[in-house]
Amino acid sequence: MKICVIGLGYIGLPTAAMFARSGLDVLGVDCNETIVHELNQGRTLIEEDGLAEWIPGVVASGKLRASTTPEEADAFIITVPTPLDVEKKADLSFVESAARSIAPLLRPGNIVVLESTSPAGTVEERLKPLLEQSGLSAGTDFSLGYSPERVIPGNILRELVTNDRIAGGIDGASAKKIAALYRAFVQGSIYETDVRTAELCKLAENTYRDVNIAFANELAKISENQGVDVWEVIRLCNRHPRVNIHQPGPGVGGHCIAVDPWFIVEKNPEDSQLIRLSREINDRMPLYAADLASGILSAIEHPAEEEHPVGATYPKGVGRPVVAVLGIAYKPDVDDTRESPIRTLIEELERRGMDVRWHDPHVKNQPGNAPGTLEAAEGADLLILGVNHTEFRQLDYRSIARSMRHRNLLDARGSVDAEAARSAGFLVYALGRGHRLR
Ligand code: SAJ
Repeated sequence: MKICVIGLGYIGLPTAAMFARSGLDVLGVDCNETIVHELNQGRTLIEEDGLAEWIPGVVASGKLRASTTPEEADAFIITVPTPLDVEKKADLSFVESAARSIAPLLRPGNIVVLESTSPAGTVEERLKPLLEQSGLSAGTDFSLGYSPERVIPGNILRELVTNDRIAGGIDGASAKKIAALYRAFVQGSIYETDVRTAELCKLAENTYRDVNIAFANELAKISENQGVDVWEVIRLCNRHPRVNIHQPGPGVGGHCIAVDPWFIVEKNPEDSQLIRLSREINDRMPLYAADLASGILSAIEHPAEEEHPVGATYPKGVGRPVVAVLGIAYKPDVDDTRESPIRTLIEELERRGMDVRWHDPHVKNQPGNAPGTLEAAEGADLLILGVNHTEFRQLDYRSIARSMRHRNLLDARGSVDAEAARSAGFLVYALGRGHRLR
């Protein structure tokens, strides 16, 4: 059996590699020539646990090849981006161009599966008409449907195999064929359903998480007002057998949770008020974290030597405040900075006149990355833990403290060892921990 996977990103490449390892002949297609060239040499540009070890083997065995153009195959899997446009609506142009490239290659008996997260109705309204320009009829001549991935970046290769999966078909026979296709490597259950249900499930799963995180973020602000520690509140609430409150933080990043709820709002503007509000609450969190940072800097009692330039609006207390931020990836232990709330936080601090340095051990080839934590913290008035990467779990607070101008620490993730930091001389603040700094 031959499979053509269109789009070799964070999902497409691991999926292609998984099918190839299961013994199928896979052609990976991407418009980016560098990705195609590198893959054909057995290399990947994506940092994902285990992937770099797998790729050389499947490429050397000839089971996985890459090209910039698709070829005839038994099954086509579309894993291209579906970004938000400026009106917060899904940009389906990549899905549509994938469909246009498949149509001339379609043969009776083929299977076409969309995996890209899309508004409910996309397969029937946007994909099907383009594929049927081949002269073949979906359902009658070829199978068509939607089967969303549910993998978590950082654990993709394991979760592709073990997670349960949904196979949505435009008819029952399509759902069955799609389920059988993924059986090649999925060990979890595969649930067959109709295509629109599958599309909405994907959106609902990520929206559930977004709304829950918005609740946690609201609880963080409430805890600050009430002089309690939100991290303790959530830890204790979650001992209830039916409560699972997510974690607050400086915002929601990545290409899924911060985006997918808008695909529901787009189609249901009147009936998605909680979803829209949650999105707005989470989008505001980087600014909230910036307010906390400004509050801490304003509380510094001994002004630095520098004079305030005329007209500057820095917080009182220091001259031009220097802030060191640890982590800019969108979440722990990944190199991905898409929609990272920490980037927004840094931009906001800079807009407020602060001199911001940052370090992220996972993020490669991005200008501005200080060589290490100590270098980023040199001369800083405030250290912010932005992302709780494993590397930041045990920081050398004594050395960091020695290199800073003022020893302030803002923990935006509730994961700093406050005792260790305090004994090195830090004043430790945390988002959601009753300081009333705003
Ligand atoms: N975050 C919080 N609080 C939390 C959990 C996460 O603030 O309690 C933030 C993270 O810091 C990050 C963002 O949310 O900035 C998203 O991170 P994530 O780990 O929750 O999710 P993603 O975007 O990496 O992956 C999600 C997953 N969906 C769900 O867990 C329902 C994954 O299973 C999906 O496959 C993926 O979206 C996707 O591709 O849609």
